[in-house]
Amino acid sequence: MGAVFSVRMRASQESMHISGGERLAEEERVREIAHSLIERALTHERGGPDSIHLTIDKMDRSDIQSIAALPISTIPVRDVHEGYAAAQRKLVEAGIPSAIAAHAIDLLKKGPGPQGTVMRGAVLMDVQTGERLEPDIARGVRVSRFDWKEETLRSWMDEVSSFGFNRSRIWEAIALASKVAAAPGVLAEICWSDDPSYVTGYVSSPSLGYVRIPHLKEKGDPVGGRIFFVDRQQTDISTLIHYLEKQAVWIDQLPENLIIPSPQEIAVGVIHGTDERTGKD
Ligand code: PML
Repeated sequence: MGAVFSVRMRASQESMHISGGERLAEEERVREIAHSLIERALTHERGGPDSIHLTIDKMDRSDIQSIAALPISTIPVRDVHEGYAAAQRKLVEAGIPSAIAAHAIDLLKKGPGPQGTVMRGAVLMDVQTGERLEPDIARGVRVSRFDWKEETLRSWMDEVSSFGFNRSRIWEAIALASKVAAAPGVLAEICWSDDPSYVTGYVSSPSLGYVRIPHLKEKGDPVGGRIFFVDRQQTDISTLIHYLEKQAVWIDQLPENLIIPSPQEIAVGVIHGTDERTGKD
């Protein structure tokens, strides 16, 4: 068996975050994955980068943790107002106090970085006080060193393709959300993209799974990001940051019910969209 490598890309323009990517690659796939991440950096809708960092590190296979993917559901909202209300409701269901959930949604709407900018990493928010816990609030905490096991992703794709979920943006987001949901002391996550044309976001947690919300911003809005809600009684911040940034994780199991249809979803049919990263449906 060959080595496993972590392959990470981040692209920026005048120090502003443009795009990023995180993969774990068996040795024979490192070139192909590095190539696809560079391609992503050079063709991103947020603009051409003036700096691309590609980092490739050999991992110790025995240190890689195994986890299961979160199951997916969709709340079929019609606009951003319904989208924010659904996100708020789901966060409260995941145990986040209502005022803290509202504060987090407002922060993502404004742009969580200094002066309303977007961040390379995520916000860590204290679930009791709403205080930000990441050491550098311009950078945030970047979730790193995670990926699907190739054969697990293949089975997942087979099962979800008829729902239109077999798109890189979705499986990458599910991999990240699954690693975050398995983190010590993280109760839930909310995310929507900073890509101006991609308006679907999600709320996730171990109990909710990965809940897609098709409108969490208006088309053309370049602001987005991720917030992880942290219970400081369950973890210390340095242990959590170490897990998120440094602990390698494979998604090598599927949940029993991969797709959880909501009653509304059954009534209206599943919402399809275009993957803005590949331009394909
Ligand atoms: C991103 O790509 O920046 C986050 C997108 C999250 C939503 C993906 C989806 O489920 O459509």
